[in-house]
Amino acid sequence: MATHDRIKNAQLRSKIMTAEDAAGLIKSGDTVGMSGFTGSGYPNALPPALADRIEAVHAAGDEFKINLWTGASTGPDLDGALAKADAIKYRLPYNSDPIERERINRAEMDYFDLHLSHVAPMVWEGFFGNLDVAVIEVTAVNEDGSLVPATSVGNNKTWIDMADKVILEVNSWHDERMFGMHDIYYGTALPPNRVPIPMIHANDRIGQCCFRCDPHKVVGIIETNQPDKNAPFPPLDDVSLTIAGHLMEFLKHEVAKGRLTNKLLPLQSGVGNVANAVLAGLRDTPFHDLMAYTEVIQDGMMDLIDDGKMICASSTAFGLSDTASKRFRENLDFYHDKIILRPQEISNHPEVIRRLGTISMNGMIEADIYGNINSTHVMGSRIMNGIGGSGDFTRNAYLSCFVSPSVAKGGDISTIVPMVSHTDHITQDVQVIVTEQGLADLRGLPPKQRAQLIMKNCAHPDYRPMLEDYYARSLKNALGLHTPSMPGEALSWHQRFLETKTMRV
Ligand code: 0RQ
Repeated sequence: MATHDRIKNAQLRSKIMTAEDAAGLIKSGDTVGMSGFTGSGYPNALPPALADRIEAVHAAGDEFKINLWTGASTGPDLDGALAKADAIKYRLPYNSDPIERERINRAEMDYFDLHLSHVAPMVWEGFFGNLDVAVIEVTAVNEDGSLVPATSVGNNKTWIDMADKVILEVNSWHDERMFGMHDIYYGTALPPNRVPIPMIHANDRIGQCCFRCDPHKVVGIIETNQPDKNAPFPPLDDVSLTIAGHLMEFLKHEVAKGRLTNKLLPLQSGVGNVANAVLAGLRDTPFHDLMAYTEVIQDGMMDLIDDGKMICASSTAFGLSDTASKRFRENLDFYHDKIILRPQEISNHPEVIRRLGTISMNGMIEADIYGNINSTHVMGSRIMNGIGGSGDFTRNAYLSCFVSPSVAKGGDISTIVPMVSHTDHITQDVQVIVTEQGLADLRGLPPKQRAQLIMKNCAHPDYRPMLEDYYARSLKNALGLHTPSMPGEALSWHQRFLETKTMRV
């Protein structure tokens, strides 16, 4: 169906305009809430047009910047284009674009990364101020003005509700057969009026198929036909496969102990290559009838659905390579009742995650010998991406696991260190750490036993003696022997890397 025919509301059809004209409706200083969560469902026509306009304004010597809110990361046409144009003053809640990462780390823009489930409620509270414009990609506009979501839901419901003005991008690349795959829950409220989220199983539907939208707020509609843009996953390497193998053995052990069944519990898998490999590891196991309660559906999860291993995946977005995306579109009728996309305050809701009892598996930058995790900052100061949903899941999961190679940058960095250079997840929230060296099950272990297990099972052999030496001297020199450490030396590995480009002595 042509894009034009997808706008079934006559009043709204009269608002079709070019991306350039729509970009002209945004003013310097505006706070703009855009759709997008990974490379899926983000507006791809207005942001480049806005970036061009802002570059022209800058070239004329004038100021023009916006505050940008989204669901999570987006793609090169949104974060990339606006960051290149130096168009962003303040960004929340998550970024993985390399140009923007550089600007943030050079202090050329402000970035507030926060738990993804917290974003919408904090906006409802009014904490972040007024939302001037929402720019939302959708699949279609219904006759009554309601909107059929696209391949990510993220914070779109909130942006549409809260913004003064709404601009829509109707992207005819999205398959209209997706209608009915979304579950938009409108029962949330602020305290003291909150009620329980009525979700008992990961595959429960508790909301409606479409976004409500007051047609009077819509000031422009852009017609597009552009694919989602997610980076392809590199082939699975030995390190990732070994990590996945350790985790699979552990899950089988938990089944043998009677703490899980072969259906496991709803799985959450983080972004990145290692997380994707872990999902691949599930293919060749006795586990069956699996469900996912997660925030991004990556290729590995589609494979599990194809195999018949996974019966349902609940998420807020797809993060598929082009090949997996093609497969999804070709077999959409097969996937239709197996995938549910929800607003991110629900896909990542602590109450629901705790009730369902998810198994969460996320990547990390580094862990320390006591089990604290740094997910975000290289050498304590340089932001990589952001905490994303890892905190929402880690604290509330039934089993919270972190996966990573034991070394980075060709072996010059140990990902197991005496003390993390930045803390995202505290030791009390972290139950399992896995590297290609092995797995440390930290449940119930006090700090010194944690340290011994992490050093023995997870550290790379090149760094293990150094860690053991630090730990042994801490036992002699620390002020207290509950969590023995030597503050003056604890971050010396990072300092050494900064000075010599390696953590090795
Ligand atoms: O750098 O890209 O230059 O090669 O970090 O590392 O090992 O490929 O791992 O892709 O799984 O990403 C923590 C970043 C891991 C990710 C992080 C360097 C390494 C490489 C990537 P290069 P790997 P992954 C829900 C969950 C936070 C958000 C989250 C992340 C690059 O998992 O962003 O969990 N997590 N969300 O070389 C210096 C170290 C390093 C290091 C790795 N110790 N020091 N560099 N790297 N360890 C999903 C959402 O929220 C949307």
